Amino acid sequence: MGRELTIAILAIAVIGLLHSTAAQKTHVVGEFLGWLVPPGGNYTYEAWAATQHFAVGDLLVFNFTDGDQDVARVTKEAFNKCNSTDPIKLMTTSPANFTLDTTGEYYFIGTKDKHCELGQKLAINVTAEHVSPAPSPAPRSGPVTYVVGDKLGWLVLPGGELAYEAWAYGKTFIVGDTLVFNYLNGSHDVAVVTKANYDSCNTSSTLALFTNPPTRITLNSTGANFFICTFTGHCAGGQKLAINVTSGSTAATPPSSTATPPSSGAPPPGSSANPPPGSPTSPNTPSSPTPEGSAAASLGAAGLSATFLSIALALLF
Ligand SMILES: [Cu+2]
Repeated sequence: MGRELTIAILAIAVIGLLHSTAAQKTHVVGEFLGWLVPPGGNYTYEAWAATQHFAVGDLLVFNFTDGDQDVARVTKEAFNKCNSTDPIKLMTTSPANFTLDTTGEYYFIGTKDKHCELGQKLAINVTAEHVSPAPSPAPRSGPVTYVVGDKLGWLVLPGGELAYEAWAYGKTFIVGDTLVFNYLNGSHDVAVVTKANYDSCNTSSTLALFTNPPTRITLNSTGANFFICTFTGHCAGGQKLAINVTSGSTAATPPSSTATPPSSGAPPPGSSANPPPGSPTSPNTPSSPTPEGSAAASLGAAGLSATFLSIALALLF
């Protein structure tokens, strides 16, 4: 899958996700992409649907080009076979609004040419009522070790910056947890940097630099933590990770309420148990979320599902 397509699909999924956190009743299928033969095949609408919660009374809106596209509600069997000969309901005019009036599974396909076979198909499950989309972090019995990027490791991923954002989504980072960066020796490194240097991919000044894989970094302080690769072009290519670390006692609180803006003298996590002289020690007082807060903090607040994460990563690779 091409990089642009991957990014587009992930962006769609992210946007859908953000929208899903509001208690809304209208679902625009595919968001800005609309209803068409999606560039990413079947996964596109699957990923979108994973970001939504469908409840009885909600409205599905299919936006498409009249004549070029249509949408049919079909049975599960017809959905699986892309059989459009006897649809339950066929809608040929955009926007096609479809009210979800009962619980259960709904199946939609495009009936034109090979549109369904090429991925213009949507399956959803409608439940009785809306539930909180807030993620429920898995109960933990102690510190957690996270392998950054999971089996993909630490490198320049095709999804760009979104790749590691997607990886961090929904994860809870608590003081004492460990990050493991796996990478090819001599091909990458791990630098702990300030938010400013993270944002600008400035590699000239690091708080700590690790060059021997695997790099294990224990998170010693609360607040935003920023990691980049200092190899030329790698950070700009998306090899960068921002996470928000909380103290264990506030794990159940949304990240936005405990996010602390990074100070320029923030102690490098893991490099030392003691912060540099003169720098504030791990501000732990709740502060209001700042617009320039890390992506990890602001997006984490949206509440991400494990389903989304797995799909997003599957799409990326
Ligand atoms: Cu690198």
